[in-house]
This record gives sequence, C-alpha cells and structure tokens, in this order.
Amino acid sequence: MLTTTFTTFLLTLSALTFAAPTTTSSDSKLPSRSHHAPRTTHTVVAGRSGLQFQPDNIVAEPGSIVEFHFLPANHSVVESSFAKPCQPKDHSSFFSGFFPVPAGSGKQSAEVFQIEVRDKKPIWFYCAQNNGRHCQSGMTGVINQNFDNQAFSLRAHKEKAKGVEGPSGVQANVQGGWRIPNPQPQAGF
Ligand SMILES: [Cu+2]
Repeated sequence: MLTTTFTTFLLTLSALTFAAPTTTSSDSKLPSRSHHAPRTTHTVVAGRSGLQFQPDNIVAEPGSIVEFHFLPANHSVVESSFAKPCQPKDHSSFFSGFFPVPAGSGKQSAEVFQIEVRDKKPIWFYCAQNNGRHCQSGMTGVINQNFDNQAFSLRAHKEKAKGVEGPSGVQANVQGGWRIPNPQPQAGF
C-alpha cells in the first residue's frame, strides 16, 4: 500500500517535471532574428535626390525590419551615436559595407542591408562615404527619434554632422544586420 502511494507520487512528480513547455533556439549565428509575426519592413533609399536617406526619420516598432536600398554611386550605412554623427557608436554598431552602383545606370544595388529594430531607443545612422563627405553633407538619419526632446532631434544631429572635420569611420567588417539579395528591386521608386 505504501509502495503504491509512493509510486503514484513519483509518477505525478515526473509528469509535472516534463509538462513544462520548453523553448529551443535553432539559430546560433549572430545576430539572430527574433520571431515576431507579422513583421513590418520599412524601406529606406540611400542616394535619391542627392546626399540623403529617404526617409531619414523613421518610426519603427520593435521587431520590425529597416531595409536599406542603395542608389548610385557608392553609399553605405553605419550606426552612430547622437554625439558623434560620423563615427561608429561602438565596436558592435551595424555596418553595411559599401554598395557601388554605376552612375547613370538607373538601377539600385543588387543587394540590400537589413537591420532589426530591437527596442524603442533612438538608432542614429550615417553614410561613411568620404569622397564627397556624405555624412557631413546631410547623409544621416534616425530610427525612433525622441520627438519630445528637441535637443536630440535629427535636425540637431545633422548640424553636428556638418561640423565634423575629420573623415567618417567604418567598421572592419559588415556586421549587425543582413546583407542579402535585393528582395524588392522596385521598392523606393
Ligand atoms: Cu553616401
């Protein structure tokens, strides 16, 4: 009798132990994509109508994707801080590499660069092309600007960028996002 009760207790215990839901992560590469659905993609075009990103002031929910498309001639996108507009924010800041596209080809780059928005904090970015000083000439932007604080506005950021005297910085490698074949070659036109 006692044995039966004890066995029942053990069975109940093991049922409880194995009833807990388990989560698995199959993707160990960095950065991993989080698994939100449905997912919104915000398209940004670099280099249309001169040295600028269009749009350059993006509001994006956490979990959404910002997809950069590149027009002639040779643009890039790098994450910066507010305080230092034309330098990578830190060693982990995203960097797309450069996207050479023949001038006058009427085409955009065959590849795009995607980043995932992780939270609601402002993400500042710039183009690191030094031939023509793109960052200093207005090629900066922001995702999730704090609209309640004009001290940290995109306008203030562009003013700061204008005053940068040295060259713009890049990372050693493409990182912090996905450089992939252009899934929407007509996007942004
Ligand atoms: Cu550029």
